[in-house]
Amino acid sequence: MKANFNGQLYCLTSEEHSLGRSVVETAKAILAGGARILQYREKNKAKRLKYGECLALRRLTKERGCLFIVNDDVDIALAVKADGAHIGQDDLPLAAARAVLGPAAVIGVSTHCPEQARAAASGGADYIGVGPIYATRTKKEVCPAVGLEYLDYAVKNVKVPLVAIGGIKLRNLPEVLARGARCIAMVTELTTAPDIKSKVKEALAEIGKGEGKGPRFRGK
Ligand code: TZP
Ligand code: MG
Repeated sequence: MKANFNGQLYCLTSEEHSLGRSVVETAKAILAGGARILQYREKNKAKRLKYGECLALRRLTKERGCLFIVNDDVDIALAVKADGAHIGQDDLPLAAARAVLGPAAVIGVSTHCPEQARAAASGGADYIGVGPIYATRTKKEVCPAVGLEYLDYAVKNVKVPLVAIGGIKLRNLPEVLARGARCIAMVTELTTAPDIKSKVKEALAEIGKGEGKGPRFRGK
């Protein structure tokens, strides 16, 4: 799948915040809404279960032409032929993830400050997560919100695609877009929506309006 981070909504799963819906059900609704990027992020599940769910999501995303990224588990990403993996500062180092997944894989790295952004970009990350922009309770072990200042820094200085993340909702989306972010990640704004498909459509429409602002990125 070709990676495109311009004017995109980056959707993440979180079954524990999905109003009792399964991760597959949530993913189907996200895809029905027209999302082009989906990350499987299920923190408290056994590896065997994660593998099975990722296999199902790989099939669904492939049918829909949606990029599929696996959080944390580089081995699962490889095993299910995901498009790539997303790693944090305490996960497998970028070079090791690259060695496992190969040059064609899309590898993203979570960053919370300029030093981490520089290291990820120079280390060959295909995109970086920038955040948490706003306070969030979805990511338990995350550092406090870094605010819009770090996003400003990244928009201005980082040459790889940026994914703004953390506490982003439809109501504050215009503010993030106005700062030049072109790819926006949302977890609970989508997963807790009674109508996920409509929420995805609304978010995509809002992000589409922001096209033309901020740096454009070339995908893999
Ligand atoms: N990384 C930084 S914040 C975050 C992740 C995975 C969670 C964002 O969740 P939400 O519900 O969109 O605030
Ligand atoms: Mg991680």
